[in-house]
Amino acid sequence: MNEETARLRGVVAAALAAHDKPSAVRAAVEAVSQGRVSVPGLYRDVLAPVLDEVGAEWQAGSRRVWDEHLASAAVRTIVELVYPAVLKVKAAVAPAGKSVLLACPPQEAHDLGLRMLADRFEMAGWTAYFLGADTPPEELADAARALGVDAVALSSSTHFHRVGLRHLVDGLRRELPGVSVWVGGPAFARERGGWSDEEVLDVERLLGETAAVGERATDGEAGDDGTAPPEASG
Ligand code: B12
Repeated sequence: MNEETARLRGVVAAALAAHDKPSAVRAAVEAVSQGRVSVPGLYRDVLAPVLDEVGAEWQAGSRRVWDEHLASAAVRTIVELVYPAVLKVKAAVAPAGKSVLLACPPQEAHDLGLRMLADRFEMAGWTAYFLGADTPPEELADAARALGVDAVALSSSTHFHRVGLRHLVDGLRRELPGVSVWVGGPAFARERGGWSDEEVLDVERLLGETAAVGERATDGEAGDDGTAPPEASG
């Protein structure tokens, strides 16, 4: 994370703590539109850690539920407002010729992370169709068929949704032969018991070099930690 990104993180966190949505949104959107911070950098190093902190404070009892809702609503506004920057990167990379449908399974409300992931697919040249939270299984299968997607990516944050998700994934596999069905999100962060490596998507490996190019195209931030872009998975 470079200095500018670290500074932005402090500004956004302070604005959200003060319930000052306009300041948080202005700071984040201007940083991206002026090329000071890339969209992946904004998501990974600013918005995700700020939301993490909000969640930890809620869990510790120092933040109320409405306060968490307020913060995540402001973050959603930021994500939607930087979409033109996502499209700019997409226009500069070679089309991947692939499409992905992104959705949360039934009863799963956490769709912000998946929304950010949809942008990462776009920036890697994919066509991304984002359905959002709490999607009925039959609608998912219907959408996948109607849109002719190559893959379905499902996100789960809450551990208690993993059993339902197992049934959902097995059902989609039966109904959608030839379509990859992937899962991911915080529910899989600590352990993957019962899930194969092909199911729990490693998005860095999948998007590989293309994603890193998208990051550089925005502001030259990629590689500022001295690392090479991740290898493409082929
Ligand atoms: C914002 C938030 C909410 C918002 C959601 C807003 C929205 N529309 O998304 C609201 C207020 C609705 C909410 C509700 C609840 N929440 Co909540 N929430 C959070 C919070 C603070 C941030 C989540 C977030 O957006 N993170 C930022 C994003 C960018 O990160 P991410 O989701 O991890 O996604 C990234 C990666 O995981 C990955 N990824 C995500 N999906 C996928 C999918 C694939 C295929 C791949 C490859 C990658 C991938 O890509 C993303 C970008 O890098 C977390 C705290 C935390 N530590 O995460 C709690 C948290 C997730 N919530 C929690 C809980 C308990 C709840 C509630 C049950 C609370 C309640 N009692 O009402 C409800 C559940 C509602 C439901 N039925 O689902 C717990 C979950 C505990 C658990 N593991 O089971 C957490 C961890 C808080 C905590 N510390 O306990 N929440």
